[in-house]
Amino acid sequence: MKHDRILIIGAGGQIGAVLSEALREVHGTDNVIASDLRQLDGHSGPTEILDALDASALEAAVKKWRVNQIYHLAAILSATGEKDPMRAWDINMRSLFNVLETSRICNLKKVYFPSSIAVFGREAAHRNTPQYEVLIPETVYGISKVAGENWANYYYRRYGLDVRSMRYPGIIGYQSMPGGGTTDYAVDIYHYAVQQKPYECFLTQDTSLPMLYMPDAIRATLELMEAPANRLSVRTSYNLAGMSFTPAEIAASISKQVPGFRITYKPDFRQAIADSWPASIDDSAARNDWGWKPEFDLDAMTKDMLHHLALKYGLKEVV
Ligand code: NAD
Ligand code: AKB
Repeated sequence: MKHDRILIIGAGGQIGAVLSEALREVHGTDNVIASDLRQLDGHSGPTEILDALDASALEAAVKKWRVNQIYHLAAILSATGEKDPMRAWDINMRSLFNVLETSRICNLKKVYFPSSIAVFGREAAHRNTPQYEVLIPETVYGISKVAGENWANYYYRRYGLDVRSMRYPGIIGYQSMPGGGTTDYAVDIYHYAVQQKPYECFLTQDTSLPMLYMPDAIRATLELMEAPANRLSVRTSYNLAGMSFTPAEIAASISKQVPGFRITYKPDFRQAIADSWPASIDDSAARNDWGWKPEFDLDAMTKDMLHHLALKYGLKEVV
């Protein structure tokens, strides 16, 4: 039986570090090649230094490893992107074009490209934001994701390239640190809490955002990529939801496990980004088409995060 051979681009990031090992469990350690700009340590399988802006290096890596699928995770996220919009646009778009073109030329079987809730802006319905909604994002990151979704759809319709995508909410996990997004506070806060430190939040206490726990995000990704192609009605990017909460609500959830946990609020430039994003997402297309269903709610996530972070910091269990 011919196995799939997968190249992950941006495997050193928050999601890539976890997704690499999950894909290795499914496809075999040696069949998943984890790549990033820098040398990756601690991986159980093959790794490669690869700049996704270098099209010929990308094609060479695909041929060298006899790859038939690419998971393209490399991107500049929302908050970092606003510090240098032209650089964010260049990296996000040029890397995607290289991935799509290489995949077309090399006749790859499937491509994965994550989008984001950042595709939505203030004109979109704020609650239960529908799958097909007006897309007027206010960050360069969001603009690049809207454009990316449409290019994914174009390569599918024009060339038959099986590109699949979902709009992740803010992803929260204990295994890796976030890479410059507006939802990063929801990871940072647990690191402070477990060390019994007070946390200063860069969003206001009542800013509700869609979020998803890492195990659910990884499972969603694997499920979408394994779904039969004829079940997929969305070829731009699927809305995906897990839970929605505010900084005050996550702090309250933490306080149940860490009595006396303290949070203060000092909104910065990321507040305007968060204000332009939905508070909750309608993911019924993902549920209907490929059976998506999240498992973790806020309290279950808090318990699991604190448990794992306590082990990570070598602390006595907090829960
Ligand atoms: P991250 O910032 O943690 O990691 C991105 C990785 O890409 C980094 O390791 C970086 O070194 C690498 N990279 C950057 N430029 C590169 C290049 N030119 N060539 C090769 N590698 C390069 O990002 P993440 O949080 O893991 O996100 C992964 C993907 O998921 C991104 O496309 C992001 O937009 C999307 N996403 C993430 C979230 C989230 O909450 N983490 C939410 C929505 C969407
Ligand atoms: C960010 O905050 O930029 C990301 C995202 C939701 O895309 N976490």
